[in-house]
Order: sequence, then structure tokens, then C-alpha cells
Amino acid sequence: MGAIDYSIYLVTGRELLPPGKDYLQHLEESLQGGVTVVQIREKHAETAEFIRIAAKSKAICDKYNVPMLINDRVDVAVAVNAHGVHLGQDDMTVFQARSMLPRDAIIGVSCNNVDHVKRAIKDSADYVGIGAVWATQTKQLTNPVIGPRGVGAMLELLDGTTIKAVAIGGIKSSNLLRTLHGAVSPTNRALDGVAVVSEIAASPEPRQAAEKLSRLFKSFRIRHPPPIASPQGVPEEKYIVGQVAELMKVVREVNPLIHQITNTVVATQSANVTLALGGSPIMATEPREMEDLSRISNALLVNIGTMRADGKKSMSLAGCAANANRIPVVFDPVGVGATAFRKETVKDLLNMFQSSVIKGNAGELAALSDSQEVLARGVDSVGSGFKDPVGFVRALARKERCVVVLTGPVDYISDGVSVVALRNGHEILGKITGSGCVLGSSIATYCGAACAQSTKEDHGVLVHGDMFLGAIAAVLVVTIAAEIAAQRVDVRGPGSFLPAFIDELWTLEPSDVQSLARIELFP
Ligand code: 3NM
Ligand code: MG
Repeated sequence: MGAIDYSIYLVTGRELLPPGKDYLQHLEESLQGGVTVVQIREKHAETAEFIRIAAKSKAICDKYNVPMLINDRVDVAVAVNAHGVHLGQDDMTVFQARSMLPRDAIIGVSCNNVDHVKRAIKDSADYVGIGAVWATQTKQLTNPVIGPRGVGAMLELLDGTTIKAVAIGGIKSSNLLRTLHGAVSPTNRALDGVAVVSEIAASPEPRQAAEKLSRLFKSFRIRHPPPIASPQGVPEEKYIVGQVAELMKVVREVNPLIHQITNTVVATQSANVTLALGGSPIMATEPREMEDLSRISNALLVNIGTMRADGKKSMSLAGCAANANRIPVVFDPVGVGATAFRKETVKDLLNMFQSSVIKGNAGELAALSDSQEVLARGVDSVGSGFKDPVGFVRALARKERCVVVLTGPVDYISDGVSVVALRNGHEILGKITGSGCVLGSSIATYCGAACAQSTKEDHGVLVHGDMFLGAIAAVLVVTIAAEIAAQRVDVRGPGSFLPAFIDELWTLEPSDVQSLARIELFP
């Protein structure tokens, strides 16, 4: 057998078989649907029964030329001439297993953390099973759930080795793209496959279940954001601003519906700003309506500003539904550094859903990324607060697999490849409440429009449309409208500024943005 295709890795679960289904028939249908590796997992069978089942399973796997591995039991693997074994952390070592198995046997190891992966590399395992990536009913977990973000750090260790990696735990067709999108290292190492039990084993239609996973897996591609490519002779900055001008028109044409879960201080203002830009706001927070709203919305904003513990449920339901429906999620971790509750909540939310854009000031993004460089309160004075804001946003965007917006006197935005610095704005924005929150709503509005108008031809991308451009557009529009409003003779202070600002958002012309934008690109 040549190189193994780990993409759709079935771990058997006889106890989950739907009533009336024969195990071997079910296995065969799974293989017909595109399962590429099978692991026989029997936690309760006596040795003789395990061998009997493994031998029968092997005959079927052989028919489809699919390798079959045995969970835990090297003796069973030897007895049925399996292709290899899968070992847990409490089973025998790779070295011990290797000494009892044929030379070309495949040996995989369950890994829950980076130390496990380091050990597996040292032991020359053939592949690692990283889990549990999501919560699961199928196995009593003894370790914390990792989440896709945690997988990336483990994959990074595998760079430069030939060791393959699959993720396991709660993987379904409904979260597969989000899982694959999130589980990529900053060096762009992605998963080689996904291991599932219940999605196939408990399905009355295993062939369709496997086909669906297989189709989604094959379609997935890591989206390498292309470097900004302006037409010959057009400076890149000018090109970007031209694209922004186009997107401003698109928002007014498509009138995107923007679902916003935001704080009670800024909700009215955020809704008004969304309307002024050409979008439609819906400010709903009840958990029971999150999934319905996700189906009709063009983007979701999650802002934790005044959240209480019960708000997390709505946010996670809405975020997961947005990922499943593949609409943009803009995440605003307001004041994340301020309290332990916020910090913990933000970590949890980042693990539950994949954001398309994360927006914050220096203190917030420092807290979110565990950087000690900027304290949560000391963000007003020098520059953006980071010594190297360009490098910081780029690295965070790579790590979080999304666009990052760092706000401050200069705003920095990165898609993980390019970075833009935007120097528009007015200090009076700091004298009204929620100017940052309003920016979050604006980003969601432009990203929603960018997604809605994209052709959606590529099925392997979590969210369509140019989120980088959406974020740039929102920052430019908000800061330029603020500049214009602040200079009006009828604006005497923050009180008269706010309605003037909303009016200027309403009347701002794409050509105003083109003439006033102060943008610098760091390719
Ligand atoms: N191992 P399902 S999680 C067998 O974390 C197994 O190592 C895990 O089942 C690990 O796809 C798991 O039904 C169960 O969630 C996966
Ligand atoms: Mg085990």
C-alpha cells in the first residue's frame, strides 16, 4: 500500500449503529461513500470477539483498498494482519508497538497538547490524532477540549517532518469547514484528515454522511490572501481606495442585513450607523432566535461590551450558526483585559466560532493575544501602543486566521499577509461613547455586503468576499465622516458631533473617501 490518504478517517462505533443496521453492511456503505482509513475501536469486546470483528472488517476494507488500523491492541493488529495501530497516551509506546509489528506498520498516537506532539515526533509516529477538537458525546474525555485554534500550534511542530495529522472529536459536516479553516498553523500547515465516529457510525445513511464529509474536505483550501495586485501603473494604495469606493456603492445596493449582538450603551447608535451606511440592523439577543436570524443575515457582529454570563449562549449559538451558514463574523472583545470574566469569555468564544474580523484597541488586542506589551488601560498616548504594530497585527491575523483591526490614532489592519495603516480620524471620536463599537458595526456592514455580492463559486472557503477590504472600507468611512463632521461650523462639541457624524456617514460620497483617504500599505 502506498501513501495513505488520511482525509476521511472513520473510527468505528458499533454501539452507535442505528437500529436495524448490520455493522458490516454499514461499514461497507461508509467505504463506498469515501472513507479513506478505518480504525477498529472496540472498548468492550473480549479479545476473541475483537479479533473476529477486526478480521471481518479487514476483508471489507481490503475490498476497497482502504487501510485498517486497530485501536490500542497490538496483539489484535498482529492477529488480523492489520495495517497498523492507533495508540492512546495510556497505551504502550510507539517503540514497543513498532518492535512487535511488521516494519511498514502504521502507528498513530492520540495527542491532546504540544508535549504529546513533541513526544510523537521524537518517537517517529506515522501520524497524530489531535483531539478532542470539539466536545463529544462519544467518548468520556479526560483532557480539555482543544478547539481548532489549539490545533494550529500543534501542527506547527509537525512542519519539516513527514508525520501526518488528523483531528478528532465532535467533527460533523456542519462544522467541518470551520474546523479546517481554524486548524491551520501560522506557517500554513493544515490537517491531513478528520477522524469521526458518530457522524458516520450513527448515521442511517453512512454512505451519504461519508460523501458529504469527503466533498467538503476536498473542497477546502487554505485561503492564502493574495498580495494586493493593482493594475499596471496604479499605485496599490490608490487601487485599494478605489475598491473601497466600489464597496460603498455595493452596500447601498445590497442593503445587507446585519445581526448585531452588542452592548446596551451603544445599541441605538450602532443601529443608526448601520442604516446610515446603507445596511439594515437587527439587534436581537434571545438564544432561541439566533439560528433563524443567521439564515437571513448577511453578517454577524459580536460585541461583549456589557455582556452578562447568560449572554454567552446567544453569542456562541449565533457565531456557530454564522460559521455554518458561512456569513462573516465580526468580533469586538470590548475591554477584554479589564476583568478575568471577560478574558475567559473571550477565550471561550474564540474557540467556539471562527471570526472573520477581530477588532480592538491596543489594550484589548494585547490582552486577547496574551501580550504583556500594552496594559489594558495605557492605550491613549504613544502611537498604537505596540513597538511594532505592523508586525503585531500581521502575526495576530495569521494566528487567529482572520483579519485583525488594531484601532488607535493610526489604525492598522492586516489579513495576515498585507498590512495597511490608516491615518484618518478626529480626536472628538474619543469624546463620544461607543465610537469603537460603531466601527465594529460598520465593519460588519461592509463585510456583509462584500460577502453577499461575491460569486460564491469557491465552496472550500469558510466565508466569501474580501473581509480585508470590508474592514478597510469601514475604517476609512467612519474616520473620514468623523473628520468632515468635526469641521462643520454647527458642531460645537460631542453633543452636536454625534448627529452630524451620522449625517456625514449618510451623505459621504465614494469620491470623498478617494480624495481624503490617508492610507499606507505594508505589503
Ligand atoms: N477520541 P465523535 S474524541 C475516539 O480526543 C475519540 O482522542 C477522541 O467521536 C480524542 O466523532 C473521540 O462522535 C470520539 O465526536 C470522537
Ligand atoms: Mg487507547
